[in-house]
Amino acid sequence: MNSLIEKIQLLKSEMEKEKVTDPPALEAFRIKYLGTKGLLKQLMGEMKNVAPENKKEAGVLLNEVKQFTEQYYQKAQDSISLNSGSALHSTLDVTLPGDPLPSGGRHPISIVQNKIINIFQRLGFAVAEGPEIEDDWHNFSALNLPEDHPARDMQDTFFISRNPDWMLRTHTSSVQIREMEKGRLPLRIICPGRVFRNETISARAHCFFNQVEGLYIAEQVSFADLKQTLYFFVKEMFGERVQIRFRPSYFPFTEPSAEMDISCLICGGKGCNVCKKTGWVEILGCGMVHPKVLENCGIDSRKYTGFAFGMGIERLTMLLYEVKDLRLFSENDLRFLQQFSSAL
Ligand code: 2NL
Repeated sequence: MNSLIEKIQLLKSEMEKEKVTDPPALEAFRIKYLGTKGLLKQLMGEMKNVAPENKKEAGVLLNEVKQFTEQYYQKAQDSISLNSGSALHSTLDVTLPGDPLPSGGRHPISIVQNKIINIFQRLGFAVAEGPEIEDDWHNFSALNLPEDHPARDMQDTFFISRNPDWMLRTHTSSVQIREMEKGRLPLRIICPGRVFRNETISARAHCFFNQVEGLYIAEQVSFADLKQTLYFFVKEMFGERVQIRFRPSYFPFTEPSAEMDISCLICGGKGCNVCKKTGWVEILGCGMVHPKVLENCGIDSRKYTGFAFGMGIERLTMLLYEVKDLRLFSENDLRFLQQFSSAL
């Protein structure tokens, strides 16, 4: 039987003949010689059988060959990575920071909508939602819109061809009608949501846009409550220095009705393109809920009164951020969307 010393020398010469030129061969080499069940481990196990007088020599030699094998393995590994040119072995620097994943942000319409909701919630308004496909009653008739009102025209409203009684809602008033019909009074709600109008798309008009409507029904609600509520809203939304004014107006569902302007945010009232040199910009319509609308929803109009208002979110957002074209809101161009950020 060969002595351990001879076996070690044999292993060394055999190992030096190995051709390790690719990653699989390298791994096979490691398993064969350096692995936990490899040849070097086996020879180490045989150390206990060596005669005492040969132990030292065998031990030193085995250690040398082990180190030699490890160096041999290391050199083979280095030359494989150099020659292969593959990204995995040569050019990959695992200490480099990774490619950043761009994080998304809120859509400007959502930012402004959330801001509006937040302000009215602090006044005790609850958020109410409803369907985007409505019937004639909730979108038109209950709101006291006469049969010949232009909004009812095919030109202005998207009807559902399957059923002439169905349409895409043209305002979120329909949600408020549904809430009034539930009969839980007093009622204090805001209704944000998408609405649809059959308009030719341009920089100033789109066939869908977003609205927030508000409604407060209780005993003895007055126009003064309406004005003070909207005054608080404007100061929270645009800052203490903004001024407001009301102009008389007309809506079939409110009486009296008004439109509210704020002093121009861009020029501060001096006159610019945004306010068309008037110093004022219209931001919403409002009024006292028409008694007929209350009665249509089963509410006693001698006992209850209420106010309502409605505003377009795109319009407000364009004013706040000086966006010049309405179409930007629905194109989802990242260069546009990345310019907005908010905590809300
Ligand atoms: C505008 C004007 C307005 C309302 C909406 C309303 C809702 C019910 C009853 C009475 Cl259920 N009124 N909403 C009232 C006045 C004006 O919106 O220019 N919106 C963009």
